[in-house]
Amino acid sequence: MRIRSLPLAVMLTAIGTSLALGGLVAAADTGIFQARRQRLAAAIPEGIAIMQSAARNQANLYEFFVPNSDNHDFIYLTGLQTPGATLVLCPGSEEYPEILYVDAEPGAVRSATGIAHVYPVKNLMRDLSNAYTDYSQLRYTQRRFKPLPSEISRVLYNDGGPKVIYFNYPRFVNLDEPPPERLDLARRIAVFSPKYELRDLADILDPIRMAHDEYAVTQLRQAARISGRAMMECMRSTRPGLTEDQVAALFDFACRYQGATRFGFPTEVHAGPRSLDEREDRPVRVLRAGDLVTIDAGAEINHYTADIQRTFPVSGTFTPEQRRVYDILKEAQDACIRLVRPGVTMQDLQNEALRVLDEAGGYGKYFFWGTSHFLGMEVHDHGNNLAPLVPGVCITVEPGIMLPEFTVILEDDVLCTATGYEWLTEFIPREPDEIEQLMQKMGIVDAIDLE
Ligand SMILES: [Mn+2]
Repeated sequence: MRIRSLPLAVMLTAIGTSLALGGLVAAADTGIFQARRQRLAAAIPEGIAIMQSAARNQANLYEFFVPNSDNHDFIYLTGLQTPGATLVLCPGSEEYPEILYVDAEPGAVRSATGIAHVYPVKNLMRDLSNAYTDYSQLRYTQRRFKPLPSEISRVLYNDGGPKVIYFNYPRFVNLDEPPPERLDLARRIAVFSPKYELRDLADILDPIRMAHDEYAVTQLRQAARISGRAMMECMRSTRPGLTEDQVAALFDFACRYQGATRFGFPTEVHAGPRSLDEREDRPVRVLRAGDLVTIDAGAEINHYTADIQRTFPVSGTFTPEQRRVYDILKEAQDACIRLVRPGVTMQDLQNEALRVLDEAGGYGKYFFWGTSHFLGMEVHDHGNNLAPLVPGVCITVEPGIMLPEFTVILEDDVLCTATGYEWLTEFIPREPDEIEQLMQKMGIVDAIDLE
């Protein structure tokens, strides 16, 4: 998805529904989330981690609002989408390495997550309060009759040194808004004693979360497959006279028909010439023969999203000039995709796209945005944009040429592997001849009898 800014009102209407245990995972999947928690625990050098699920996000002021951003870390580690829950990781403890506080029936959550110690959320403040008593101050009786908080206290005990607590701070900061209620816990911890050292858990979690495990890769492949097939349906159905919104509706329908219930971002269809300073609220356009249309969209599967773009002619046939520019862009995208492997940086990909575009006739100056971003639970996923790619990282490759007359953009999803790359969206037609042939076929629009 491209960089854009939405008015705050639009962002806030997009807040997703959080189901009380609506997101319970199948028991067979618990091992996946357990392995993730163990990976995180192994990376925590000292202290404990407190991770809360979020009722709502802070808005991302740089770009668009993804309703689940702040919850993705919690879902990543538990498989649960449930408000008012807190996961406490206590890596130094054999008895209580994982403790989960939930606003749901603990027994059901225990069997759904495989976490042995699940308690009602009302216990959280009491347990933590007891745990914050310095371990050296605890008497034998207290250790015996309050084993859980005593054990957290023992793990936190640092012989008078700082007691380190990793906390999942909001992913985005908006100083204009009141801080999320859940931050109250961090604030309270901080004011009670200078012994507590609060650190951002994201620093530890991001490198783990961005190198996708096999489960994540499976979801990304499926999201790419469903999105790609929806894109092909849109190619079959597109014709002059449809509106941009109708094409977007077709894409969304085709995804939902295939079982995707959510999207990584709102489907965007753009017909005709475009410019960087175009208003978000411009009137919806009708597709006209001679124009190009670009679809930018991605279905979400089990909280992992695709992000794809194809540009094709409304009439079903590229003009010679459109085809010439399209081929240059395709060559630049090919070069970038072939470059993906461990050690390559985002800047390398940017340089490669600009090099090919420039060598093909100075088209680099018509490419205004970044070639690649991380892809995962977020459409623009969290990660270190300065670090070299590592196996398991998924990125988009989305160069474009924005001319006054028309715009061509292609976007594919590419997984960095140990030896190179896996091109998740390679099956979606990209050759002009292939696209033109597909557009000759019947689409579902042919059967729709609606105004
Ligand atoms: Mn994108």
